Amino acid sequence: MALLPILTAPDRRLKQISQPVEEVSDKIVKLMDDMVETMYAAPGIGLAAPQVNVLKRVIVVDVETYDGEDKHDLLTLANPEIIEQTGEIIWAEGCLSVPEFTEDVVRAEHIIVRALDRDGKKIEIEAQGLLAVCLQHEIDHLDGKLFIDHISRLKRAIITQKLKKRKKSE
Ligand code: GNR
Ligand code: NI
Repeated sequence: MALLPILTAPDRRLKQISQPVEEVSDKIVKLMDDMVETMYAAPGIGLAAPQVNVLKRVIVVDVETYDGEDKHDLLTLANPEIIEQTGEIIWAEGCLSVPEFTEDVVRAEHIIVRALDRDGKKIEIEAQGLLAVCLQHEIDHLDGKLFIDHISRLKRAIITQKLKKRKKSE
């Protein structure tokens, strides 16, 4: 396993559309495992392949269940697609590629996602609340979108400006 460097905005590589995975090969499984390690180390509740500079439709998510047990709920998915969405939920989102900013984003409250799992098996996941938010956030990354693309143009401009300044001073 390996920790992968995470790209931060503004970066044109975060705006590209990622390509579908043809099959969940050993190489893709290794990518998934490295992404899981990178997500937990960050720490984050999700990570999409383009954030680690791989333009493939692969995401990992673990929003951690709240039942007191340290029961992790890890999803490792290739080619995730939203096949149903209903309702509306507002969540203050953050992103490892937009460090230290959070803004309210409106998304579907309840979704069904179709994907391939780590074994290459077709699965469907029903999600609501934070899991639904996180899955939509990760699938957005695969289409070159960040949460700041869902907020007002003014707020996005302010955040982008601050991110640029921060990059320059690094
Ligand atoms: O760690 C993360 N937290 C988070 C909080 C609210 C909504 C979405 C997220 S995803 C983010 C990790 C990340 O950037 N994934 O792409
Ligand atoms: Ni993100």
